[in-house]
Amino acid sequence: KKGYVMRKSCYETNAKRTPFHKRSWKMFYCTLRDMVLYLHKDENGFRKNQMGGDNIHNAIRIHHALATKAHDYTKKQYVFRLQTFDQSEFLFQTSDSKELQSWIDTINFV
Ligand code: I3P
Repeated sequence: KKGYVMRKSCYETNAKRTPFHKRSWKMFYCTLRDMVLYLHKDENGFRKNQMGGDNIHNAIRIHHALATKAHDYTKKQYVFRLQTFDQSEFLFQTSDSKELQSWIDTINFV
């Protein structure tokens, strides 16, 4: 699965609260492959990576991770929470309810 999402980091590894200067929402082109969620700057960055380019991207391991609808987060719509095995936590905003469910199912059932 691939697509544009907005991401906010809430907790870093070991449930350490993400510092203020790193908490803002950012847009990424997100791809899921081999139990890793890759966050590219844009589709171009994704293509470069596929060709073995050394483009910088974030990667989140989703083995033993859990994605759930973020009902408690009311500032934005179509948001899910991703909690990882190493206790980091992210919010992801998708474009609509179908995309929201699709990302959640893809992450939880790969
Ligand atoms: C953050 C930014 C985020 C906000 C976050 C701020 O500040 O405004 O949008 O999260 O609040 O710290 P900055 O732009 O200076 O990085 P919300 O959109 O969820 O409010 P937070 O610290 O309460 O997470």
